[in-house]
Amino acid sequence: MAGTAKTLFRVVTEPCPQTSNKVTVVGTGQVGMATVFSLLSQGVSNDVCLIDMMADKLQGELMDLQHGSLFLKNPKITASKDYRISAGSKLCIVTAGVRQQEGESRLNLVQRNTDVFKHIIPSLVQYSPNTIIVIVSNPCDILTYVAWKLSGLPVCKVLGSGTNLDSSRFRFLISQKLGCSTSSVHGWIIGEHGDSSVPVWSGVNVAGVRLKDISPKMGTDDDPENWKSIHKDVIQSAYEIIKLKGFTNWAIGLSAAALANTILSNQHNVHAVSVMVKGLHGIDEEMFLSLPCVLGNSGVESIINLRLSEEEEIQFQASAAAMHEALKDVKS
Ligand code: 6V0
Repeated sequence: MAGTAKTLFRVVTEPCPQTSNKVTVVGTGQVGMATVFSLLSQGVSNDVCLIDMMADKLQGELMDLQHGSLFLKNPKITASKDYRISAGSKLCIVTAGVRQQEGESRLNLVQRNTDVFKHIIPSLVQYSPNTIIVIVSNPCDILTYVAWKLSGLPVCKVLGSGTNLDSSRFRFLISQKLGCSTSSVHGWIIGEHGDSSVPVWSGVNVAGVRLKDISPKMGTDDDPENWKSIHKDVIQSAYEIIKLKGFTNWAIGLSAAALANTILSNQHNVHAVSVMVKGLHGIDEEMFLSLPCVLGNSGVESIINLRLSEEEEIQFQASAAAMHEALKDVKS
């Protein structure tokens, strides 16, 4: 303690160095920083640790955030290339790796980001053996599987942000067409966070009124209102935004922070996240795909047993087949 502080304070007890909601974010690019900003500005965590390979960028981001402390909730913010700084994290969010270029699919990133994970995941678990890991990097479902294998953690502790974002896009676009708020529209996108994702039209509802009961052709090719185009727009969203601004960040940052909030505050909210789906909906192989799950302090607490229509079941299995094909090429 500096001389002035010694005179100013009469110490009663030493301050506790640990917090109970430490979050480490690996990768301080566009997505990582949007996640960090959402975590801090919403007060989801007051102990946030940043890790990246670029020392100057880390230091710049650290200083910039620290200078906003007055407007936040006096958070502890740390940053380093060294994983020791992440010790004691309750949650680690991984956003590191390469992102899609214009027109590039998420699956194309697989081997490059798998190689990046071989260093990141074991290092996180070394310093936080009881952590929960949320994977945001793409291709999200494959990398969640890779992270689970590399981590040695129980399957409930490794999840992907998956279609939490796609479901938000889906609800927003439906809400615009209906003219009510996004939070009042309930609907889910499941399966791959990517081109083979599945819209669960059979469950879309407002105040418990199923839209399928009003428009039975909803989501089909011969629907006069063409609701199906909303799912196409969900899939196209990332490509469109990347074409316009080069990357996507705000919505995924908010989505990751929402997952963190549910997990750290043990809220048991249901989110569509990427989880092990072997044994569900006719899938025999180990793989991760999104389904609505109850999340809390233990990670993934339960997976909702969805009542899918025959068509949705077939589409989910097609998403699984695409995943199975992509996983064959991964050298982990
Ligand atoms: P970016 O802005 O290029 O940032 C990536 C960051 O990762 C950079 O700061 C790198 O220095 C860092 N990095 C790379 N390798 C390592 C390593 N070995 N250790 C530590 N840090 C490393 O990319 P951006 O932030 O835009 O995207 C990051 C990832 O998120 C990409 O894989 C995207 O495809 C993915 N996204 C996932 C989304 C989702 O919904 N799941 C949404 C948007 C992007």
